[in-house]
Amino acid sequence: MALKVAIVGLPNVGKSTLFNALTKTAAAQAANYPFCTIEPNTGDVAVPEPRLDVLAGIAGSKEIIPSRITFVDIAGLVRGASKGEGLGNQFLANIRDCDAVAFVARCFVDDDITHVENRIDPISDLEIIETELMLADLESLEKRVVNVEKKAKGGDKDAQQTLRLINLALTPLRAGKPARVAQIDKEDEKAWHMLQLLTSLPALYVANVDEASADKGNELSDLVAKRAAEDNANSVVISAQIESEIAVLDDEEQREFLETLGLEEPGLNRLIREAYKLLGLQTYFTVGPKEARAWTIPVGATGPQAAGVIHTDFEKGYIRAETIAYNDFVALKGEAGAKEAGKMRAEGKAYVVKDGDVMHFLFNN
Ligand SMILES: Nc1nc2c(ncn2[C@@H]2O[C@H](COP(=O)(O)OP(=O)(O)O)[C@@H](O)[C@H]2O)c(=O)[nH]1
Ligand SMILES: [Mg+2]
Repeated sequence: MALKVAIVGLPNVGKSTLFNALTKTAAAQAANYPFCTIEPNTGDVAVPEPRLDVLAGIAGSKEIIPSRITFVDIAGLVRGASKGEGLGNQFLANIRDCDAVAFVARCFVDDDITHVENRIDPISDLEIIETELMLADLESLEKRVVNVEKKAKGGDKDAQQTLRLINLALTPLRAGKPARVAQIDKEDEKAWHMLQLLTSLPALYVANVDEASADKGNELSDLVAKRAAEDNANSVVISAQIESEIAVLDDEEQREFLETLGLEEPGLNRLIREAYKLLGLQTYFTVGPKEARAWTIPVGATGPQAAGVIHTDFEKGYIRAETIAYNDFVALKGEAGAKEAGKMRAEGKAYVVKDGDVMHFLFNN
């Protein structure tokens, strides 16, 4: 699963600073994670997962392989983008290619750094960008609706479902709200996804604050958090400036710097985890002497579906999974101890995997 998060926002709000901090951290980790590829505006980042290190320590794993998320720095989004201003359609297409969107809003005041709209107003920054995405969605739906209506009238069941969902999306969009505020039933989720709307993508509002507000946020980031709740989005407070400074420090220096700022961990870790949560994802582990590895699955995935993330053959030939809960694995100091204590379970095809499960799959070729 190549999960991709688009970083969007007006010019000079701190997108590239944030992106560079993310990828610098990833670059620093490149020695540990050999498959890390970094392109100019696309960066592959490890999901911070302290549990993985604990498991690897217990099992004496030679290699640690975390889950990954890709971030894309989408530059140049301005007012009028949906009408082709700036790079217009090109970056709208880039966003459509992603699984979630991180909206960066400027919550720091710095007279030396111009704001395209000549004022510091994060809510209005968010609205300008979201409006462009909403206009693009409206246009694409209105183009399609006539054809879909025709098919639906002719009795096409799929078209009837699509039409119902198009109308569900049009209602908030016409009222100036993102499509993600619409209530979608479980059985409609797939078709809803296939509408490929920009404003139905899961969203994270990133309040980029000044250095002094990095720990608790400020009045502006409070507004962003409030707005996120209204728009069915999540929010996170970060100081991109500080993150870019932290990213180049070694572990020891990093700890000291974070302490002086009153932070427990880099804001980037929170950001990455929030993105992960936003996507409805969780983690299971495979652990052995060769490697300890984190795997990404949707919440609710069954044993075979989880196995399928490793290899499609594992899903097809799934027999059962020897499963140990993370806490048991740690408390009983590994697989042998867990097995002895009866904490290793054999789970069949209907098993719904829990976050943190340590799994070993048995399958037919
Ligand atoms: N004071 C301050 N400046 C920042 C912060 N984040 C970014 N900047 C500065 O704002 C300017 C624009 O940042 P950049 O990341 O290039 O914005 P982008 O256009 O959104 O990619 C740069 O000069 C950054 O150094 C911050 O948290 N505090
Ligand atoms: Mg930039």
